[in-house]
Amino acid sequence: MKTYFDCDPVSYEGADSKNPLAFKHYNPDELVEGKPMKEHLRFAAPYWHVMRNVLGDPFGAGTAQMPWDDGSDSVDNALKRVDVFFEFLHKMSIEFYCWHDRDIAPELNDLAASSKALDAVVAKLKDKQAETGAKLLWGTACLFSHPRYAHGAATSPDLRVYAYAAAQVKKAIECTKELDGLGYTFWGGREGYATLLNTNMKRELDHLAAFLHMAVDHAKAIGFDGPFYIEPKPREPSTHQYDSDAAACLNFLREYDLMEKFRLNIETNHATLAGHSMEHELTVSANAGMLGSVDANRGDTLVGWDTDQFPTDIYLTTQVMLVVLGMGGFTTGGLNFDAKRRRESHEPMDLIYAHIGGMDAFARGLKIAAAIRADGRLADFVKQRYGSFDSELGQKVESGKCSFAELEKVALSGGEPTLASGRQEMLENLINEFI
Ligand code: XLS
Ligand code: NI
Ligand code: NI
Repeated sequence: MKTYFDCDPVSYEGADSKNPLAFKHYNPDELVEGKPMKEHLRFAAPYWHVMRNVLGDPFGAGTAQMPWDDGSDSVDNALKRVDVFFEFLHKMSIEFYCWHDRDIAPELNDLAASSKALDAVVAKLKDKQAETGAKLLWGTACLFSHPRYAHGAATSPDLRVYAYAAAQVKKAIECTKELDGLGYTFWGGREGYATLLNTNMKRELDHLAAFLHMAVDHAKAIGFDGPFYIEPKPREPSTHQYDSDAAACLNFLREYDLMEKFRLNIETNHATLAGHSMEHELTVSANAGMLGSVDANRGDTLVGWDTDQFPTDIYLTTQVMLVVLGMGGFTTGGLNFDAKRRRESHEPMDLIYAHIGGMDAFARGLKIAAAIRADGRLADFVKQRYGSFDSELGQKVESGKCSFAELEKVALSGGEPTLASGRQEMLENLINEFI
């Protein structure tokens, strides 16, 4: 079979290697905290960026060279892409992947025809998975590209659009199940609004919750056990998105009694668009026992946009891995590179370089995070900082058995508290010891 990535499978050569086509840090079977790196990191590649992103921007056409693609919406063309994608996964030693229904198969004239095309591609994906051992991390339905979803999908004011979206999600969950997918994602692309002048926010949120409950019921009916993920993002394309950040999503899931089936899929660039750091969003999710998976990318501090760049910042990957290790690792989730090359990096080989960079940056982040944990000084500092709550009185507060009157007595007799330093700069220096 013709190959499209002009290299051998990328392998680990160690930190001294100067080979741009080798991993310097990602050594899949190396043990970290007693577990192979590949099991900690669970890298996934997104079909949409790897196979379908032509690298256009609002000012110009796509630049990506895709010599395997004839540019048509035919099923044949879609099937051909599958081979190329699995060649890519193999050369990168990436074990998981993710898709939208409309990335893998074309949207045709009517729903039945689109679903039939999807079945044909899913059959081929199934064969390829069996042949290579690659696994589907999650599937999702694209409910934002087609013009019918201009007003939203599960929050559209038009019931016919809502029904169309439901049919699409029903089918996408079934395809995910057919491929033994580990999870299923809802990113609310156009689930939000541009102006309240024409929007009944309460009704839209009620409709969204009803939609998600129907998804839960359908998953149960067909025996799809994996979690559903909600992927928070504050804006773009909608001005106001209902799933704006982890806290908003958790509130929504609690309010509508959806906590059991759902987890969150946290994306770096979405966190920063929301005015948060990635570690904030991860920590909010993990604290609620709701961190499911990660869309691993980064934004650009100079561009206020979802630039979906490859994660190369070791500080960032360290912080991500500190939270992931802290919660005991992923179960069904993983690190999905929801990232694209810059428009100038238009050759197929740039996909290889881009993913090598992301994987090595996370391998370093993992090793550094493990070293910080083994060292223990950071955790000790934080523990001590709250040490006063380990006292008898503190334990009364934490177990809900204290009263204002009792605390008032302490305040009256104790005088003005002397405060300890937060030592932020010292701790920043400590982190840099390991980077
Ligand atoms: C877009 C989202 C999208 C989801 C899947 O910003 O990140 O790619 O991950 O629909
Ligand atoms: Ni995104
Ligand atoms: Ni994403």
